[in-house]
Amino acid sequence: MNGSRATGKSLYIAVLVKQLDQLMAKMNSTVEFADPRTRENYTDIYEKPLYESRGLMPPTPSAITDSSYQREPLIFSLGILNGARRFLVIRDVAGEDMERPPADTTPLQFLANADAVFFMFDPMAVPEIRAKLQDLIPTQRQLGGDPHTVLGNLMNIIGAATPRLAVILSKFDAMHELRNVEDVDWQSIMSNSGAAFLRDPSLESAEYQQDDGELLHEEVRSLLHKLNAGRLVLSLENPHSGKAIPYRFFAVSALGEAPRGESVHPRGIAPFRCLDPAKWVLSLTGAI
Ligand SMILES: Nc1nc2c(ncn2[C@@H]2O[C@H](COP(=O)(O)OP(=O)(O)OP(=O)(O)O)[C@@H](O)[C@H]2O)c(=O)[nH]1
Ligand SMILES: [Mg+2]
Repeated sequence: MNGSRATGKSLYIAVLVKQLDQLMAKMNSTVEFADPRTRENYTDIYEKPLYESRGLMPPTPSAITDSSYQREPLIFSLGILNGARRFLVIRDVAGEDMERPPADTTPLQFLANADAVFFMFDPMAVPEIRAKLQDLIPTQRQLGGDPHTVLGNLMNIIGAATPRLAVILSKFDAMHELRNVEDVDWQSIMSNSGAAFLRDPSLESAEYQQDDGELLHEEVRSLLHKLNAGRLVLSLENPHSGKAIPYRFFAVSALGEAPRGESVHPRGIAPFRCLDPAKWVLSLTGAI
């Protein structure tokens, strides 16, 4: 995982694991904890706050503090898929560490070896969007720093490595709300019933749908430009390091609806397109 503070990384992990279980059921398999530590960490830190207490999670502590739980990877066994035993290893990071990387980046070096890095972009961190939504959804308490800086820090950490990069527009439920604001542009964009970003086919089939993925990629690229994140898009298209990184744009909402204070919406959790980035990597690594 990667991204600024409060972009929705940890909540996404909590929800992704549940969604993966549904995906695996389609493939006649299940998701199991591969070791006791994963069971303990996933249950205590991710699952219970969200699915039992129906609340949110505290910010992930910096990897250089004693309380950091993300130094140990979450390892899930997916069973035998396409003839081989498969494991999915997920590593959370603290947005704090990506905004201001520690002098010794050893705890973050795993990023260079990842099959894919999921880079979260929070639309609620864009002042224009926050202003437009202020009367429609409760304001979010914490806001992260500049995503462009974090992307630069990520590139420094991975050095010469070229892991795939999923650039994910998170909290997409907030983007969906833009169809109700008094702004002709946003209203028409977000009510375009043909748009891939308004439907979620991620659990319709076990395969990654390439056509749907490409369409969504182009749509999210345009949305990022409209969200004043054009520089972020350009720095991926034309990397200053000179090495091209394979990237794809995604849109997800872990919660499906903005939280109310410190609790999830009373209607519950309704994930949107959370599986897409995972299906993309799993298909490229031959697991699905
Ligand atoms: N509307 C909406 N808000 C969300 C969603 N996911 C997360 N949030 C909000 O974003 C806040 C931060 O989410 P986290 O998952 O803890 O963020 P993080 O990226 O892990 O943050 P750090 O651990 O500090 O790096 C939550 O407390 C929610 O208020 C979502 O799907 N929809
Ligand atoms: Mg976190």
